[in-house]
Amino acid sequence: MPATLTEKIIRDHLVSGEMQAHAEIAIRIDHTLTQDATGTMACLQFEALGIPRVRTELSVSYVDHNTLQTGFENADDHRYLQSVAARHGIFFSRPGNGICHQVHLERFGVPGKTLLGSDSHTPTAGGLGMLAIGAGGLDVAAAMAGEPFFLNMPAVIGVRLLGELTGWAAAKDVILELLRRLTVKGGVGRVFEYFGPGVATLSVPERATITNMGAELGATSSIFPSDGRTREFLRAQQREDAWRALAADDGAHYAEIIDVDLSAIEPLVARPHMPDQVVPVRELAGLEVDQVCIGSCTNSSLEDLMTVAAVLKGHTVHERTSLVISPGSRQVEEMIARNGALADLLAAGARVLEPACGPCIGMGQAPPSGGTSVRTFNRNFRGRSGTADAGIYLTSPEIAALVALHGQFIDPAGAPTRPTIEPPVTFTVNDGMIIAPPEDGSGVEVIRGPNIRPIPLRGPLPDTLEATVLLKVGDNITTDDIMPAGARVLPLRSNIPAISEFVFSGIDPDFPARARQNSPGLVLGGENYGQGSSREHAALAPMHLGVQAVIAESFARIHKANLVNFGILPLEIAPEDYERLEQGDVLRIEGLRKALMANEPLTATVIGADETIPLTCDLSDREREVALAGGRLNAIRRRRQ
Ligand code: MIC
Ligand code: SF4
Repeated sequence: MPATLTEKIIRDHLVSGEMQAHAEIAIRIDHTLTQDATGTMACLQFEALGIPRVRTELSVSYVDHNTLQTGFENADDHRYLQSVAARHGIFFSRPGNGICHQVHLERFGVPGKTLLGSDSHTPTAGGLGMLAIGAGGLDVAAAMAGEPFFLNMPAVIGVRLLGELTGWAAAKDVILELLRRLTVKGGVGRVFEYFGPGVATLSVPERATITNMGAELGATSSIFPSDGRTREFLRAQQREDAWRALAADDGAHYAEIIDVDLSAIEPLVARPHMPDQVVPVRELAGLEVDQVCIGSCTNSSLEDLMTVAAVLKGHTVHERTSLVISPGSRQVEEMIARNGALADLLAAGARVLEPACGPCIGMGQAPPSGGTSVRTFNRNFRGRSGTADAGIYLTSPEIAALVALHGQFIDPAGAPTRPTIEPPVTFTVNDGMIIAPPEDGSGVEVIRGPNIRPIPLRGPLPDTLEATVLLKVGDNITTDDIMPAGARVLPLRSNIPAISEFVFSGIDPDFPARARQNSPGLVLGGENYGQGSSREHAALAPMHLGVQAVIAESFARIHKANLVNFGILPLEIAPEDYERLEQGDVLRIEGLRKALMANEPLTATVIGADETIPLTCDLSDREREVALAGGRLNAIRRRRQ
């Protein structure tokens, strides 16, 4: 049977299950990546599994999120991560070496391999033909221990690229166009596989921009074939031996085919406060802008920054606008420093930051009150920038550079010709900031500072659950809503008791106190609950506050897995029943364990009102076992006893 590229890679890595859409399968993981904001938990969990050395082909621990170091916490975490990496056979990419996804693409990615990362933008490596998936830290820790990764077999959607980008249109606009058509829920349960004649017109970094932001569709992953362009990129990275040709078989069957004519795409922008609020840039002409930020794992490649430098060269950033640039990696930064593009950026007035996530995750550079910020990033959720009432617009680096020069959006049709940047024939390769683990790390001491606190665990699921609806929220609630990030909160990622004080703080600052007073509690949500990040803190911290279940119309993939992993039951409710429940209602579910074991529907009684609410728990057999045990660590330990 002819197969899609996604199916071929899954088939090569299949450990159990049938490759039928939506059925649970398990796959072997070749590479893992962790980053410091989720990696401290992942490493604590890996340590708790008691395995001396990682069992993957390659595991890399990156430090890129928590680099502000306003107190001892970040630096303590870095030291812990470095020592734990050396002890357990993990490569360590030091702070300042770059954003995990950009560095993995440059230095480690291999076409045809699987990559599991504790970050939702892990599919960036799909630009190289890897099957790269984001997951919670615990699932990544389990993969590091040699356990397979469980997922529902995705439906493979073919995106046929035709023609070629023209004028000021960029790779970013391809994914913005898909977000415009499909919305932030449009990719749930799907892999987007790109094919067709337009593929060869895109370089690997351009492809990576597209696969990166497939995360905003809610997709399981996105992938490009591995072709001559992939080979050129790997050769330029002095890694040509990692290359092999990979593509779907002729006649492969896609669950659906979406046609995108690259030549018809115009420059686009996502307006506040969701990545799918996409309109043409020209419609915003005249809108004044306070800040422009260029960088993030979506758009911080050498080509991106060279394009920006070429647009800015010889001009000065508009006096109304602050321009901030964070290169994606030290390789990019070193190369623009050597070839003069950095000087052009500085001369134009750019404020250049270290290669890290920086403003993308609210680590500095919050915009002014009520401000307008144009960013080349992937998420514009309300408050994520650090300024609650700022409006964030997402666009390509070339458009961001034009905006910085004009202090406002302009119609790009009136701008001079877009500069063309050829991908380099060779990249400057210097892996000095990547520390390989010793052959035998058993003698390495793991250093823990006071900010490294143990992971809280929950006991088995009770048979009767009586719990209060602590909060009712609407559709598309993000993990940034549930567990905010930013400069104040991110340093507490390895300290669950402390970080729990910020759960839902942007929506309802009284939530933690109310949760503690009314434990056990429930959260009630609408559709696509938990979209966005892979941060398992959005499950761990509510769990610490006594949340026992989340009832929602539907869930985002990674967050649902995280809830189960930490013993919070994800329960589904019909829209009409969602309407009937309010904050403060107390629900009682009896015979929970038996119903879950038998995979039967559940009924909740609303205490004090003569009402019952039907609920479903859509989990695989394995997930039900994990839920009954009160979480995956309990379940793995039980299995190993
Ligand atoms: C994000 O972009 O929200 C993050 C920060 O990279 C997260 C991971 C985290 O919360 O640490 C993600 O995308 O998974
Ligand atoms: Fe970092 Fe932003 Fe990318 Fe998340 S989306 S990994 S915070 S650059």
